[in-house]
Amino acid sequence: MSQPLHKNSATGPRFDSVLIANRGEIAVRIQRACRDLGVKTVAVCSEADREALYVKAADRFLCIGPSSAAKSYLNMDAILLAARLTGAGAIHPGYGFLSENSAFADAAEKAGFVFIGPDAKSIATMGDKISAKRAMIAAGVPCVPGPDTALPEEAVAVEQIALDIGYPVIIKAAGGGGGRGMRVVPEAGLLHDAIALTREEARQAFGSPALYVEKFLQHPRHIEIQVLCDSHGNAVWLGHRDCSMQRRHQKVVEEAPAPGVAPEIIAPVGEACVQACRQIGYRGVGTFEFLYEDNAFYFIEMNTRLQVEHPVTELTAGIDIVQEQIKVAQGLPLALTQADINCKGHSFECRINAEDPESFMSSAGVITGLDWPMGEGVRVDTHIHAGYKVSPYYDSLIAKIIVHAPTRAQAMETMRGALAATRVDGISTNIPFLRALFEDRSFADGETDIHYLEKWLTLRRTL
Ligand code: MV4
Repeated sequence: MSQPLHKNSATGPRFDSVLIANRGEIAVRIQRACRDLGVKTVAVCSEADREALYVKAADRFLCIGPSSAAKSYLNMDAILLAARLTGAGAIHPGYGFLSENSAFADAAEKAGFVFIGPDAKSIATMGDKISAKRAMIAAGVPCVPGPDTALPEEAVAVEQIALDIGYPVIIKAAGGGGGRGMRVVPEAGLLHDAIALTREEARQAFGSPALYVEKFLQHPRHIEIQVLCDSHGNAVWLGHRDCSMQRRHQKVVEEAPAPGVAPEIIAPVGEACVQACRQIGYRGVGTFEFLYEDNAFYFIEMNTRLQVEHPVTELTAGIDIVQEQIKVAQGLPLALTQADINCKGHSFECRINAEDPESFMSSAGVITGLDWPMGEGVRVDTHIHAGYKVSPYYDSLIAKIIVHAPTRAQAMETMRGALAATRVDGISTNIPFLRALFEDRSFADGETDIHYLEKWLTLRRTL
């Protein structure tokens, strides 16, 4: 007799309640998807988040620790205990915190919970940027020139590898990612010092000294491809997003689709991404990050979680990514094929941060007054409300304003109107800065790269 594909596959869904191991806007977002699917929710919170409305709105909630994230949202044992005590069948990690921790995914599954994400092995493969690159090359995904193996110890061998790639090169830590543990090397004379410094940082920060080297691309855009995969070997890609508008590796504005990318250039890349997913048995949602320069795509990293900027893809693809993510975790086959994916119009997302618009220092305090934009093509994802206390313990993201319109120019205009209608009193936010950015000519023309925003900020400061 063959094994059933999933436990309870004959009797129904694998779970009927989800513990949301996260906080803030994404906890609200996941709660909404669960409610729409008729799945019960369990909220966990730190002492700082006890009064949050979404905590009370959950079917059940438990306080799992003090304000410090290390003792609450990052406390695996506390979260697994909360899941057991509340009878949750599944755990949704959201983004950040434990979302890309393969040990947590493994522990959750071993404790009998469905982890809403890929299996621990996929997370571990993508967490090691060298094994990720090897998997991508094997699947035909275009990568940045450079070996898919760790840098050797021998000085002469390293020098030859860098010479073969051609300067400038970039040294990256295998355990890094998201901009951590990397160093640009403009010329051969600076290679060995850069390696020594990055290796020591990697040992300290990631517990592994493994490094790799790539060609350094000098003026790329950051374009990513969203995928959705079930546990039956079906995978689709949901178009692309441009996330070049960032400061210190923190994205500020995202849009879908990436402007000016020809369909015949992106389509084979999207196909290679879903091919890679099938090859590694990937399940759930995922994002392939690429650098895009001179009409070519170069894979850099894969994110194995739901991302902050998923809404721009939801609005263009017309698909509720969080609901789909939960359904594939239930063991359901995708109801969509690639032919069903038809992205329409243009979408922007602005991240609203509680921070000083000039210094970018985070700003905490009570929201004394609040107006959100409304109307067609405008969406606000947030957990804050008048009277809410923005705590200093966590990320400064307090809301996302997302717009959708038929064209990029119309979507920009909708965002200008949305930002003008937004008022957040009591704390400082980056709204004034976002308003100014949406008046920028080069941004409007879609002529920006990953360095644009930092240059723009420097220029603005000197004016
Ligand atoms: C690069 C690169 C140029 N060439 N790799 C930074 C974040 C991490 N995901 C990878 N990063 C980069 N890798 C090569 N071979 C430039 C960056 C980079 C960057 C990438 C995406 C978005 C913003 C960025 C800002 C600075 C550097």
